[in-house]
Amino acid sequence: MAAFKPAFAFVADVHLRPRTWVRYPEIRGDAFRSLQQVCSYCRVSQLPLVLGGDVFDSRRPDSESVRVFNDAVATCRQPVYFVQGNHDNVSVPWPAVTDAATSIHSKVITLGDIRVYGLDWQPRGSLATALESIPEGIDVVVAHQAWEELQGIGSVDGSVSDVHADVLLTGDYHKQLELTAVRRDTGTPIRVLSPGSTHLCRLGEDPRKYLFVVGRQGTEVQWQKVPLETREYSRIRVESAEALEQLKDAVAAYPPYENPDARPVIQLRYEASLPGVVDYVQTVPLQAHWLLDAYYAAVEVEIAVDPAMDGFDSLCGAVSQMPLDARTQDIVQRLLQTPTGQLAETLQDLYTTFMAE
Ligand SMILES: [Mn+2]
Repeated sequence: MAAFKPAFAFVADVHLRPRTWVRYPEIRGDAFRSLQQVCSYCRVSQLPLVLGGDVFDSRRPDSESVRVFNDAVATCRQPVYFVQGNHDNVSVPWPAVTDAATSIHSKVITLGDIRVYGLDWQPRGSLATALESIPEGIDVVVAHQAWEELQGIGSVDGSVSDVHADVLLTGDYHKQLELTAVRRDTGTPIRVLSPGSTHLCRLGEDPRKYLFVVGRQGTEVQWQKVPLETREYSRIRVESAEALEQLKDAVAAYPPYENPDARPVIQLRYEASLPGVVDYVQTVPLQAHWLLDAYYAAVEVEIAVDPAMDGFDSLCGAVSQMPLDARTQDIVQRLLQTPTGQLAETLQDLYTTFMAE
């Protein structure tokens, strides 16, 4: 087999901000540490870095994040390129504000012998036109969109099949994923790499994070996965009062984590009606960061339909006539349209969205 020739490092969704969790302000620096690792890797391996959007968490990032970005990129001593994501998309991009990094939006660059074309995040209505303007002969497109082939359901921006290249490297989907689709223009395969985010950004994300080295193997563009060291993470499920007591015993026997920067995250998934969990976590002796993650084991929904209402032919139709605010209406409709066996998943989804907002 031909040897793998690295051309550049790639990550996406760095989401630079001092604190990831609004509810847990004591968890600090996770986004920074991941970017710093990526930049040291690039320095040691002498590889340019390509960032696939959402470098900053916000269109108006805080000064500390901008400072950390500039310092980290300077340690690379390698060129750094980027596209913007939906979170950090502005007309004068932040990563380039001090010339620390170079935008590759609508540009072709050659790294190794790989021709790379960049595309900033596009609103759904503009994506098709932007994809049509990808020049001929591009090996790799770097973008940041919600793609139909990756997400399957929910609101998506477009289809991977419309990308005119052999490989698509995409941010946005915080999950690490690789798949192959078929190009609509040529009928040939297009391979997609979603590197995932570089640190745990949401409950439910896979805590294992990576950077990717993209290069050439023979004639093919290939990549290799390099694990990032992220905050230690574990998930504990507490379903009963007995399980809570066992957890307390286990924790009492464990030495405390002193260094706040190194404290692990423990996601405590518990039945929402179980008493004492929140109180316990507030007084727990173990100096870990506890993320509370309630779930609902059983749900009963009662909806009263006024027989005087007319003009509906289904329960959803009836509910749509009820004077509910838009948000409640949306939640009730989603629950009504969920098959009985999948209610727990929909609830978890609603909860995750609620927490993220
Ligand atoms: Mn993102």
